Amino acid sequence: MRRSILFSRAILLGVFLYAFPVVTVIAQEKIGVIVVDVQGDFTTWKKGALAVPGTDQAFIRKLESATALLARNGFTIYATQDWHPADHISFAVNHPGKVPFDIIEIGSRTQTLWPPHCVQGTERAKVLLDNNMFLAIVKKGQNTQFDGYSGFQDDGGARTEMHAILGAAGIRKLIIYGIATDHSVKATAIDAVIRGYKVAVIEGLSKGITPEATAKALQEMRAKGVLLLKEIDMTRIAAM
Ligand code: VGL
Ligand code: ZN
Repeated sequence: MRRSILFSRAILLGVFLYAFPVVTVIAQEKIGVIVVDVQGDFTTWKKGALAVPGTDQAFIRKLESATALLARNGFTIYATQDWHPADHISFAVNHPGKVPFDIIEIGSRTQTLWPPHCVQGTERAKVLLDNNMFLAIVKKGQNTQFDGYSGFQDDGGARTEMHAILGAAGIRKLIIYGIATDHSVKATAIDAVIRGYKVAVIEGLSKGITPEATAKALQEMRAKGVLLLKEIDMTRIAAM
């Protein structure tokens, strides 16, 4: 008799886990999402100053619905926002005789020069997705003297609030995607791995500036332990 009660309880649990696999997976471990630099200046949709190929309105809508779905499923969503002063060191116009995409040495650092982009307070610096989805938007690149692709720290080593915010929320696993795969997505993902997070980058929800640098960035991320997924795959994210 007792055996059969235990047995039927086991069956009930099995049926429950079968019926609600996503719920059980999420309950296991809190997962954070970082949506990287989805801002007008990086999109063809908004005719941005540094428009990344493939970032038309349809792509941004795809990011919007993927992110909304993750939010509805209980994931905690964060964003990063490139947020430069007008006299920022990464802008070619601030280096007489230089043009965008030149690479210069500044002390021991190399700096790629860009057209002015994501200038603080300008329309095309806005994050294009519904800002209500984000628990926090972490700004980066605010110091005139240092560029910073990573959502965690700038090239001078100054930290953003990202690691503290994620730590306070108890997040140990991250899903990362956005713009650009070969710069801020890569740097943010690798910095997250260095800080001990388990990280998945979603290729289909990210776009890079050049195909060559993007291929190299994907290789680098994989070598550092980032799980690369074409699309969101909850089974593989739960298992990482
Ligand atoms: C980025 C170039 C300059 C990026 C930011 O978000 O990937 N790229 N600033
Ligand atoms: Zn920038």
